[in-house]
Amino acid sequence: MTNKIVLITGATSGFGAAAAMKFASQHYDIIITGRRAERLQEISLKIQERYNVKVLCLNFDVRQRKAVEQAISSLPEPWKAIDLLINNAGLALGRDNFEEASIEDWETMIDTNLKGLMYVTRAVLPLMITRKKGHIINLGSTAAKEVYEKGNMYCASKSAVDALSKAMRIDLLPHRIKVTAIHPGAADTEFSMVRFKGNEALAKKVYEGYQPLVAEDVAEVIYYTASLPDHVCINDLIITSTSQANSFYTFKNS
Ligand code: NDP
Ligand code: 8X3
Repeated sequence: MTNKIVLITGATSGFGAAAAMKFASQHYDIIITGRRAERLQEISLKIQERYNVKVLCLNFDVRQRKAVEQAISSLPEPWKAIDLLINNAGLALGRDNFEEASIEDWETMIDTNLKGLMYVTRAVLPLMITRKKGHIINLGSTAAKEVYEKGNMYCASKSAVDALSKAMRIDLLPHRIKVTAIHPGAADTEFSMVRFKGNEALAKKVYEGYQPLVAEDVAEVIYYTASLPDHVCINDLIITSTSQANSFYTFKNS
């Protein structure tokens, strides 16, 4: 395989799906992962209709450590030369006061956003270390930078992604592996439908009265951070729509 290889977790929708299209358009071969197998097949077909690159679908839940290890260790040999890992799979569940929020939701967020990222990264890292190069991009959030009301465990899980990204950057220096944390603000994807458990009215409200980011905006920025020379690493990057300053301030029409 002569193209670079990117592995994207959570590529069945939102940032992950948009990043898969963007990297394919830039001649990367793509490993797309997620739990929804049919979506993976649809995206794979779409990529191959448009771009002359190879696509491999890996269907696993990032919370299942054994499944993650199995999926990565059974990659066909040419696919093991992963240049770029995008740890994107993640979710928020609920917006409730600390004393009322569902502990099951909290556990799911920690298991996905933090432990899932940890399992995937540890499974992929030996492949990068052997090659003495690689780039890991972790999706944090503005929620990692400012904790907001009723954001409790989502904010905590993304703060942990922020801290882990810093820690990885230090420990992986000798291996010449770049670590970039990207922290988007509000973006109109399936994120809010998931957070509000299918309540369309609540999900839509998040994006009312202003132009939020869309998945392609974030994919563009992810690609930019991956397109720089080997000796250049963007460590930490916050991206919001022009209407948003941070977790607290969004300028809305009336
Ligand atoms: P989407 O809901 O559109 O996409 C989330 C992706 O994560 C899906 O592909 C989903 O795939 C995957 N995923 C979720 N849980 C698991 C799991 N247990 N195992 C494997 N894959 C999983 O949301 P976004 O694209 O918006 O979110 C992507 C990342 O960006 C998340 O980490 C999110 O926290 C973060 N983010 C989002 C922002 C936003 O406003 N949208 C802003 C800042 C950060 P499947 O369901 O098929 O498994
Ligand atoms: C998603 C953005 O504001 O819902 O990470 O936390 S926010």
